[in-house]
Amino acid sequence: MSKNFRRAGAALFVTALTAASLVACSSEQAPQGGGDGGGESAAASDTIVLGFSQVGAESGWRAANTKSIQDTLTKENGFDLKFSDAQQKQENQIQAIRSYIQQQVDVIAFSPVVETGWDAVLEEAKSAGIPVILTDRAVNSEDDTLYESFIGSDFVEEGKRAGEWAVEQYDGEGYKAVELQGTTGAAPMIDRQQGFADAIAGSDIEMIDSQTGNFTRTEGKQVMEGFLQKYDDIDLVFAHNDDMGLGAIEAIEAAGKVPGKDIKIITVDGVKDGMQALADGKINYIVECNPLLGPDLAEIAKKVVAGEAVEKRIVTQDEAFDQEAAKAALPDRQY
Ligand code: GYE
Repeated sequence: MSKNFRRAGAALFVTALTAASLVACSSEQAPQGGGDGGGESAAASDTIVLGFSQVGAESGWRAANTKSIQDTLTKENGFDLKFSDAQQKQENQIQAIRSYIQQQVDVIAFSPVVETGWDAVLEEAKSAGIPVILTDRAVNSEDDTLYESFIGSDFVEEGKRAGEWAVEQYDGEGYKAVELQGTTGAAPMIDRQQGFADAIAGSDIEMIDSQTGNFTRTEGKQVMEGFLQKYDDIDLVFAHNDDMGLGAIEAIEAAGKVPGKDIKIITVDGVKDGMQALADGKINYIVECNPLLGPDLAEIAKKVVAGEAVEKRIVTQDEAFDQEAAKAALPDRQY
């Protein structure tokens, strides 16, 4: 139900993550303590205590996302950020959220590692009167009053754009494709897989195998090694993120094949290492997923604390790059 809402609501509100939103946030700064005790307590009363539970440190995307959050939710910008890294484990996230409830923070924000299994802890936050904001990944909950807003990309659309490009370039050549999936049960894994499958249905591109590489370079490499041992006719890899695609490049090169030529590679994210490999001709296409969610999170948290209405779904805007576009974009890439 909430998932349906999420899909239907995808077009509700699109925001570009621009420097302007950063400036807008910082213009609402809490008063600065002038170094004396009195000033500090005035600042403290305006400060929003926000507990953030991050998925982990599995990818370049995640590193850029963490940096965006830590760089934006600063004391100068009116926040006291409590940050924890769940190392890709749901039980660690639940524990972190419970501890934020106990500490009576003003707002809880988190990027749910998987979609299901959040209702109980979200009910606890609701009973404690603490608003929750989802960033990056969605929950699949029946009750969408359990959170205020979900800020992040449309992952089905990302998978679809990747698949549509594959069809445009390679349909009619009988390509055999393999898929490196993200973390099992994670929103971007489920949605990118669906979007890609929908887009290639009706073409002659055939998905011959699909396994999780958990969004990491190491596991992406291992899974690709397995695929290369099992099949000698792979034409195309769809990796749910750059890091697994970069791991696949290592496996393909070790097997004596040329990535980007003998085996084409399409990934999602657009972090620097991925964009460099694209510019170098080792990846063929990247659908961007913007990790710079800090400014939007800051803005929504301030509104929620002020009792203002917020959009239930904020869709961040993504681009897509072929090899020429990557060469042009690389010099100005922020992450
Ligand atoms: O694509 C991947 C990361 O949830 C959108 O998580 C995020 C994904 C991203 O590990 O690199």
